[in-house]
Amino acid sequence: MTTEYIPPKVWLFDEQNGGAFSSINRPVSGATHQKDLPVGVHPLQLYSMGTPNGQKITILLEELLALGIKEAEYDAHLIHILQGDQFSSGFVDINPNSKIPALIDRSGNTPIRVFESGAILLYLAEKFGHFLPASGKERADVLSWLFWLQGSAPYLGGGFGHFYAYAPQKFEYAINRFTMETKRQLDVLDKQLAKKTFMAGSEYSIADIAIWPWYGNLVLGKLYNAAEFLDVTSYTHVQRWATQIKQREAVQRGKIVNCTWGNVILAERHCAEDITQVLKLRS
Ligand SMILES: N[C@@H](CCC(=O)N[C@@H](CS)C(=O)NCC(=O)O)C(=O)O
Repeated sequence: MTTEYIPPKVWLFDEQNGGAFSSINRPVSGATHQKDLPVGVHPLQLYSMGTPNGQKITILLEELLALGIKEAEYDAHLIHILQGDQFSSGFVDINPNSKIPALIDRSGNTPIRVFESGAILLYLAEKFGHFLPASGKERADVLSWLFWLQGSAPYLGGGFGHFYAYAPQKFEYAINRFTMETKRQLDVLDKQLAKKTFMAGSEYSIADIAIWPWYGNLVLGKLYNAAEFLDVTSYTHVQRWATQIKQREAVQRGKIVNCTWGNVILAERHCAEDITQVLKLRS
């Protein structure tokens, strides 16, 4: 008897398909329920969760605040994606794609909404004039690595991470395919970081801030419990870079925001003290 899957003529949605995210995945977009988003007191309102895509934005905001930029003050509201908050009418209004993170900039006369983490990093870096060179080769290098991350991380998260950690069964073909791609990507990063201190050269930038939450966390053993399987210690240059970035205070602060699991929990951030208190309790 064969267990091979034979696709039907027309695919039909099966709500009980198993896997960690089966209860939230649907083949259609749009809101499932009416609910407005909360609004805090700061110019920037972030709606997010402490996954790698969420960490990118809170790390950048904490880096900007560390530079003394008060206009980067933000409220970080929790959008609990396992409880379906990304499908509320309020969230869908600011991100029709129902994925965290999403940002509303309320500093001007008309609120500006930004979705897609890469677009938010670019928006904030341009708005405040930091972590992105103004022009030329340096800017092109940062943008190239930023877009590299946006195109590559779905193979790590949706491909490798999904089949290695979350799928209802271990499918050898899928795990092999995405492990090979993940290791190829790590090798790309390792070769670049053998030549450069940071992803795009000698300056820390939004390229590092985008890549670290995925590939930095991965080689530091913080993602999918896959460090041994992927032999992450062999990527020595990625290890050096990941450790160096992890030591930045803004990274320590930003990476815990909107985090509802693990040993540091900070569901929402509305002032600097929220983070300071949690870090104090941990130390
Ligand atoms: N390309 C998007 C991806 C965002 C994304 O995949 N977010 C995940 C969490 S890391 C999410 O919100 N998932 C909820 C869902 O799929 O329903 C970005 O970079 O912002």
